[in-house]
Amino acid sequence: MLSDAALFIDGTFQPSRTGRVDAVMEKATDQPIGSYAQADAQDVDRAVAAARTAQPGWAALSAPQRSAYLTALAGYLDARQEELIVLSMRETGGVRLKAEDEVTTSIRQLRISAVQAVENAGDVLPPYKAGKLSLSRAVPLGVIGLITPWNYPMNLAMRAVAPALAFGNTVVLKPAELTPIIGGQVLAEAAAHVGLPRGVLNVVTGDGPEAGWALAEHRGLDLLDFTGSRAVGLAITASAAADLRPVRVELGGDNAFLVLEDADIDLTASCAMVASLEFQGQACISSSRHIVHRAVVDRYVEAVTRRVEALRVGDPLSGQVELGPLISAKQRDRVHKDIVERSVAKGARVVAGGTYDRLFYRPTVLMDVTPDMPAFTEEIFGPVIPITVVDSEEEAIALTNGYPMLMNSVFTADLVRGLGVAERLRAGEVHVNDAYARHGADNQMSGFTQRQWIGLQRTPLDLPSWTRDPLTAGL
Ligand code: TXE
Repeated sequence: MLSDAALFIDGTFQPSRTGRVDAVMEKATDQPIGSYAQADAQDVDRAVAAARTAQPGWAALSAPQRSAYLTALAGYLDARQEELIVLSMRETGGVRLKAEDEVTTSIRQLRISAVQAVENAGDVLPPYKAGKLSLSRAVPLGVIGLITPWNYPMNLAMRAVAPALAFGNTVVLKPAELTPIIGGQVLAEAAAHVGLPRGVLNVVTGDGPEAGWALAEHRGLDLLDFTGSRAVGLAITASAAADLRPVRVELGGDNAFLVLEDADIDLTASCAMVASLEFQGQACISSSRHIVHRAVVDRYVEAVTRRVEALRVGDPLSGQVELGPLISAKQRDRVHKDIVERSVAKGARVVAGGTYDRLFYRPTVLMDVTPDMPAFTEEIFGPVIPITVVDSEEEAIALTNGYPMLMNSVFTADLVRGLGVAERLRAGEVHVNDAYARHGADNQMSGFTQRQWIGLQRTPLDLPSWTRDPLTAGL
C-alpha cells in the first residue's frame, strides 16, 4: 500500500515528525495488517497550515471543476471496491454486507456531493417587501477539522469530506486509530491518485489524546467536526466553548425500540436483529433499549431468543457468520463488565448469550431490565438486546424520552397509532414498523457552508427622520 504509515500533508506522503509508527490489527485474527504514523501537534499544525493555504484557490475553482474531482475520487474508489470491502471487513470486523454498505455508501456520497456542488449555488428568498430582491448563496466555511470513529470509518469520513470539498472547504482528517487505513490512508491515496490540488485534503493519523486533541483545540480551524464518544465530545465542546471555537459533535444515543401490544411479533423480532445486532450493535443508531408491552413480552422474548441462538459469530472473511468480532478488548469489556454484568448484579436475567471468546461476543438477550440499570441508561455499542416490560403506551413513551436518542422504532399493527407515538418521542428520526432506513445515512450534511444573506434594495428607502444628517434634515 502506497501510503502505509505515512501522513498525507500538502499533497505528499511523509513520515510523522517523530517517526513513530504503530500497527493496525485485523480484528478477527489479532494479526497486523498495516501500520499508521503517529502525528503530533506539530504535524497537525503543518496540516492545518496546508489546508489554510490551499483553501482560497480551491474555493476559487469553478463548481464543475470541484465536482469533477469528486467524481474522479468516486471512480478511483469504485475501481478498488472489492479490495476495499475486504479491507473494511478485516480492519473493522464487520461482515461483508456491512463492509459493502460502508464502501458503496461512501462512493455514493461522493457522487451526490459532486451533483450538489454544481446545483446548490443558493436560493432566491421570498421578498419581505415590495421592490426588494433577497438572495442567499452558499459560502464555504473555510478549513474543516474532522475527527472520525472506527465503526463506519470510511462512511463517516466521507459524509463530511465530500460535501465539505464540494463547496470549497479544505479538510484535515484525523481517522480513528483502530481503523486508520480504510478511514484515512485510502482517502489520501485517492486524493493523490486523482491529483487533488495539494493541501485540499490532509490526513493525519494518530492517537486521540495526541493527534486528535491537537486538532480538536486548533485555533486555525473554521469548524471542528467530531463523531465519537460522549466523554471526548464533552471535553472538546468544553474546550471550544472557552474561546468560542465552532464545533459540531455527533455522540450517538441510547435509542429505543418500542413494541406495543398489537405488534406483529414475527416482523418485530426480525427487525430487532438488524436494529440491535448489525455490526455487533456498534452503530450510533443501534437500538439499545427494547421497551415491550407486558401482553406480548413472552412471545417477543421467545421470538428474539430463537433468532439470536441461531446466529453465528466468527471471522467475517469465512463468509459463514452473521456477527464478527467487537472492535477492541476495551469495547468488549465495556459491553460485558460495564453493561451486562452490572445490570445482572442489579437483577437483570441473561436469557441468551452473555459469553465471549476473545473479541467474539455472543449476541445477548437480557430480561427484566429496569431503568436503574446501565443496560437501560447507557449506549451499549455491543450485541445486546435489553428488554424492559411496560403496561401501557403511555408508560412506554414516558420511559423512552429523557435520554439522548438519535433514532427510535415503534412497532404496532395500527399505523395511525404508530404515527401518534412517533410524534411524542424526542428523537430526530423515528420509524414505524421498521428497524431503520439506510437512506437516512446518505447526505446528512448539505454542504459545510454558511448562508450569506444579500439584500438588494431596488426602490428608494423611506428611512425614519432621526437617521438623516442633522445638517440637511431641515432643508
Ligand atoms: O470513542 P472515542 P471510543 C461511543 C460508543 C462507544 C464509546 C467509546 O458508546 O462505546 O463511544 O468509543 C478520537 N481528543 N461511540 O472510545 O475515544 C479517536 O482517536 C480528540 C459512538 O472508540 O471518542 C477517534 O478518532 N480526539 C460513536 C474518535 O475520537 C480524540 C462512534 C472516537 O474515539 C480524543 C464511536 C481526544 N482526547 C464511539 N480521544 C458514534 N456516534 O457513532 C479520542 N479521540
